[in-house]
Amino acid sequence: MKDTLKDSNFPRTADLRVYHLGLRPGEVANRIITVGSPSRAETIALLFDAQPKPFRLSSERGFLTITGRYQGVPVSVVSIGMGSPNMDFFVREVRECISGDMAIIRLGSCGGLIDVPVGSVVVPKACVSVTRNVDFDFANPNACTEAAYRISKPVSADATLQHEVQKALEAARPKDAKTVIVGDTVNASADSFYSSQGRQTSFPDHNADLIEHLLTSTPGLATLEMETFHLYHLAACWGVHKAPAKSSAPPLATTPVSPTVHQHQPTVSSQVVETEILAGHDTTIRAAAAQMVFASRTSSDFINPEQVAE
Ligand code: R1P
Repeated sequence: MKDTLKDSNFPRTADLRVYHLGLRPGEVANRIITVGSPSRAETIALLFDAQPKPFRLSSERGFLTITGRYQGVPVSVVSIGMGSPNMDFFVREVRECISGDMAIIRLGSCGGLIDVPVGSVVVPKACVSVTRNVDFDFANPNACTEAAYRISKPVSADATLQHEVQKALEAARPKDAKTVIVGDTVNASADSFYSSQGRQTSFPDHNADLIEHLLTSTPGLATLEMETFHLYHLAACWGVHKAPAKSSAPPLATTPVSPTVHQHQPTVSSQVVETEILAGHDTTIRAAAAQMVFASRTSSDFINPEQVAE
């Protein structure tokens, strides 16, 4: 971003571009699919309507936003990279570019702790977070009484959106597929791909029993990945939020959000998505996720690129 930023509390340019995603109001839709990699975003964007031509912005910090329409309805796909900090940049900065309700679905990959084939898709109803306790004495564990990892309480997905995601996936699944769609599970989001997911590396991570401990302490636990907890957490924290009665920003981009995407929206031309002032109205953030099992932690299988594409 070359333009001068103002306000050290929430840095933005004079034309309201946010610092890390580079977006401004009008460039991101209320309905968002978030993914980890740009190639996945590009694949999803192939499903967008050809007209109006989708908007595309790749930020200096590696976030890619593609905004278009799916069957006439404005949708954005945003690639955010990996980990909770990137999910935090994404949710907070996009929230400042949109007025009105938001619906966010993470389409990600995960490790599977249940006995399903790789390529199966899990729709978590709730998430816990697993964090490395940096106060644990990893070099001298016998001298330490603290646990090496902390497991949080669960936070829930938006039940309606989660149900819609699962229904849509079941409808789209080929009848002869070996893979399955699994709902009503719990996911654990870890702060490392390695230590806090129980993988053994050359570091002294003291995590040999972690997966066993996770499975016994978290009923319904089925998957491990790195972002979904923070998405659910921020959406739950937002609750039903009253926007300021008088907005200091110009009219922002918004379309009404309902979990049903097949609804017609009016056509627009000047901005990527239409504008409407909703200052003073209550807003919600609905969040859900669908995660494909790339690594089976029970069979040690790892998915290949052809299976992912299929
Ligand atoms: C690790 O390989 C990454 O893959 C998973 C994890 O959460 C982590 O981000 O998700 P994505 O495939 O969505 O990036």
